[in-house]
Amino acid sequence: MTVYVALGTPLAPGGIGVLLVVGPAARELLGRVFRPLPGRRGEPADLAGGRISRGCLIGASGETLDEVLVRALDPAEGLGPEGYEIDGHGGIACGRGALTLFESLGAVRVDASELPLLAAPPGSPQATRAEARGLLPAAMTLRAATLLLAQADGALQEVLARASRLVEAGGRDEAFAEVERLLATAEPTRALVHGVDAVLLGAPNSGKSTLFNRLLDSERALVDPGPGTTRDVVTGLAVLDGVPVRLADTAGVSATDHPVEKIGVARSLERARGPGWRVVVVDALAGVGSVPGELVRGLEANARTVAFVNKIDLAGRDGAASVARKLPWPAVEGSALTGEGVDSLARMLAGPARSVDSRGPAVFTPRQEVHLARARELLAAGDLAGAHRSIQSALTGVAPPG
Ligand SMILES: Nc1nc2c(ncn2[C@@H]2O[C@H](COP(=O)(O)OP(=O)(O)O)[C@@H](O)[C@H]2O)c(=O)[nH]1
Ligand SMILES: [Mg+2]
Repeated sequence: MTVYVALGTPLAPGGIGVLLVVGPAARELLGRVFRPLPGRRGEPADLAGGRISRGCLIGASGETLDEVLVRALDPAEGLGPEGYEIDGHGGIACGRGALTLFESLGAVRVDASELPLLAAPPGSPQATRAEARGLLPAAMTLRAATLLLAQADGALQEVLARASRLVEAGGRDEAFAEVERLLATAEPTRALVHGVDAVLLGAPNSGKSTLFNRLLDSERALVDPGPGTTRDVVTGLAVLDGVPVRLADTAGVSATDHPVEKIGVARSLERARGPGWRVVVVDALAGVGSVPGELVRGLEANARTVAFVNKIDLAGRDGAASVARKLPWPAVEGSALTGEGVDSLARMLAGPARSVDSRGPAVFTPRQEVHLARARELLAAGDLAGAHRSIQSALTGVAPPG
């Protein structure tokens, strides 16, 4: 009889805060703390049919915690048969007050993205649709949102159901091909939904901040002809070919005695060890010798490193190409100042996520991926019954027995 409570909006300064209270005893819990304004109907039991009630949330000592609007959720919204949306004034204090109130009544706090799956009846074939709806608020680009909406609409569910029927009918090869096709979508979809990281590294004055701004299409990072302008890691979200890319601009890596610059350099090197792409910006005029040795040594073996040979407008095509040839990483030549070559770099960073069909079926959670990878394995081994269970698990969200 668990009741779940989740914040539908961030716990941050804001104009409205949404709380979702969902589960078989949600009505009873709400009845204990919600007082409709005098003269208005609005006991939770009256709220059927999309009716909205205005009233207050009352704390344990009778104090008013917030003035709110309450609406009963429609089961078609995918959060189960019993639940409420409580719209308060937002902000940190009111939001936390309301949240704590429901927790004190025994409601279990969860992340809003988990709510659809928790509220869906266990074993329901709607699980992937619920998961997609849960992830939708976190979508960073329109293409990611389109993809999740397609899954909320049943794109993945349909193919999983078909694969499941194929296995039942003994069509092992067709089912295998179907599962393979689905699994191929997992990695690019992950990049599209959760974003890609890319850190810009290089010597001072190579043009990292200019490139950062160019990729972000803004003037966020300070650009200066003198070295050492960027001392802390500056981050921003770029949308490259519909793919969210979290960019980090770093302090130039150099041998410096300045205490603040030293910290900046240390942070840059620390970032270089993080996840995602490393983009080493090289000043083509200054040549290969200007690339900090720490970077060459630290990144040589890494497959996710690309060089941007910058300032081609000054060094010329031949000059830039000759620098590129001497680098240990794949390189894109161009100019952060004029924009030449920046599109090629952007395509590289966006990677296979650029070509995901955002209206087609896509595997978009680790859970789905694990079950499908298992199904592929079992199909390859000829275990049709096992494969069927795994596909069903991907479909319904219930772990296979054993
Ligand atoms: N001509 C030319 N100048 C550039 C280019 N990219 C950056 N710069 C200049 O190089 C200087 C250093 O750039 P900045 O982005 O601050 O370098 P950072 O220290 O690596 O962040 C600035 O004067 C920029 O305008 C480029 O492609 N061509
Ligand atoms: Mg800079």
